[in-house]
Amino acid sequence: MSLSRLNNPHLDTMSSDFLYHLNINVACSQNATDIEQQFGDIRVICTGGTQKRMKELAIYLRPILGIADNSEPVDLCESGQRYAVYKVGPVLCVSHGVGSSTFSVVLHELLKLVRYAKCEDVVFLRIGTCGGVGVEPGTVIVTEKAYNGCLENVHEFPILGRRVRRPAFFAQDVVEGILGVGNQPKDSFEIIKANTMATDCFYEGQGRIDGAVCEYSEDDKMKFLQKAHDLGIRNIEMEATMFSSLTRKADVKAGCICVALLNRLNGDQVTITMEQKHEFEQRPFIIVGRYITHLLK
Ligand code: R2B
Ligand code: URA
Repeated sequence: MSLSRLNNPHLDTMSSDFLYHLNINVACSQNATDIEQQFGDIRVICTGGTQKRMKELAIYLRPILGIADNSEPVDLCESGQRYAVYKVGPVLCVSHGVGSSTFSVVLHELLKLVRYAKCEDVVFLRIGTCGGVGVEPGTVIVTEKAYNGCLENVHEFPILGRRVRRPAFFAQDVVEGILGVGNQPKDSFEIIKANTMATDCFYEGQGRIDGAVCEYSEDDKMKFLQKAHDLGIRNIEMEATMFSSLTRKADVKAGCICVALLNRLNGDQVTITMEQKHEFEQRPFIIVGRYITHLLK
């Protein structure tokens, strides 16, 4: 069993810490006992783009976790007005918005929360949607290495005026653990492990030609997507580089499980119906449910 230590010596000198976007005030000096009581049992933190999906995940996980409760899940951080947080036994389901910038804000605060609450062996998961690269819509992809929009296997962003590059990959035991329990012959969909490209822009950054601005040709786009495919990239989303690198720096295990809404080799528009999208979005739920059951055994 190991506690989440993180990687910031300044935290040890703070007498209180206001997790501003979650609207949680931690009194570090009093040994954070109230935070420990409320969140100390957390073992898995599931994150995903929207509040609605995270609420649905919380409801989905109840019977799996043996929790008999038909009430409406309560958003514990509603007062923060930014991110929704639902607690189901030892699992938190948290919305993160679109892209690394919104996700990194809540991820820093969640990482600190698990440290203050003295949670043991916490695993962070992202349950998301993505564009597939050469895979059927509906395929579930578990990320191994994450590439940025320049097709480099790093997360790069400015700190103190310098561009910092951090390794971006997920722990092999988490990837194999998810695949090991997630992959079942009875399923009507495929689950694969592959590399993921994470971009800062849904349109130009992902090589779409249907954004408000586009200064390249369809041919340029296809060459870029082919280059990505050659690197073993089978899906494109907007968070995996930041998510893998920040959790790695904080020394916390993480995994990223996304369902492809389309195959980008066939087009740019997401044309599936909302009903189909909803059915596709249940697929990572099934995989995550199995993985959580395995983790908590
Ligand atoms: C996938 O879907 C969102 C964009 O539509 C983004 O959060 C992502 O990574
Ligand atoms: N999310 C993305 O980031 N890209 C897609 O193509 C679909 C979902």
